[in-house]
Amino acid sequence: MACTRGALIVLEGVDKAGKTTQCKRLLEALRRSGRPAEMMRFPDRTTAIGQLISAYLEKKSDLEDHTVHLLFSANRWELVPLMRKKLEQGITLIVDRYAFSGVAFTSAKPGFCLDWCMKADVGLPKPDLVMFLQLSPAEASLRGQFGEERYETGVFQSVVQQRFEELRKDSSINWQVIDASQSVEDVHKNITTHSLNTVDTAHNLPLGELWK
Ligand code: 2DT
Repeated sequence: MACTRGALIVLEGVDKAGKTTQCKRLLEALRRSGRPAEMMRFPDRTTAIGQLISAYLEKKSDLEDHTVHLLFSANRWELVPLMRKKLEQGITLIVDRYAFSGVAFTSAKPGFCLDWCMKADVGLPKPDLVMFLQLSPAEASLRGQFGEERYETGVFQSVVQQRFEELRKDSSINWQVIDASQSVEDVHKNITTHSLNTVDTAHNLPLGELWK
C-alpha cells in the first residue's frame, strides 16, 4: 500500500532568530497550498512534565542539571504517540525546537558532553528536515534585550551556538542553514521552498529513528 505520511519538519536556532514567527508563517503557507499541517513546540509546557520544566525556566524552581535534561527529553517522548498518529494521518508537523535544542542547551553547561546529552533522545521520530535559523550574536543583540528566563544571556547563548555547530556536522540529518538576518519575508520564502520539497518527498519514505 502506498505510504502517504506527513513530514516532520523542525526549526532550530538561537534566541531571537525568529523561529516561532517562521513556524506560524510556514503553517499558513502549507495549509494554503492544500497540505495538511499542524504546529508543535518543545518544551510543551501544557503537560505535567512540561509544567515542571516551565517552572524551572521561569526560575520558580531549581532542578539538578541531569534531571532537567531528562525531563526535556521525557517531554518529547510523551508526545511521540501523538506525533506518530498525526504523521500517519498525512499531517505534516512543524516543530519549534526538538532534541537538537535539548543537546545544545544542556551540553553548554559545564561537565556535559554531546554524547551523554544525545542518549536520551536516541530513537525519537527522525525529522525529515531540520532548518537552523542562523543569526550572529551581534545581530541578535540588535533585536532587543534577552528575556528574564533561564539561559537568556549572551554568554550562554554563544556556547549554545557552538554546540549547534557541532551537531550540524552530523550528515545523517537533513540540516539546512537559513540566514535569519534576511527580511521575515525572504526567510519565509526560503523555508517554504525547503519544506515543500520535503513534504512532497516524505510521502514515500518511512519515518526514521533519530541518531540510530
Ligand atoms: P522556548 O523559549 O522556545 O520556549 O524555549 N530548551 C529547550 C532546553 O534546554 N532543552 C530542550 O530540550 C528544549 C526543547 C531552550 C525554552 C528554553 O528551553 C531550552 C530555551
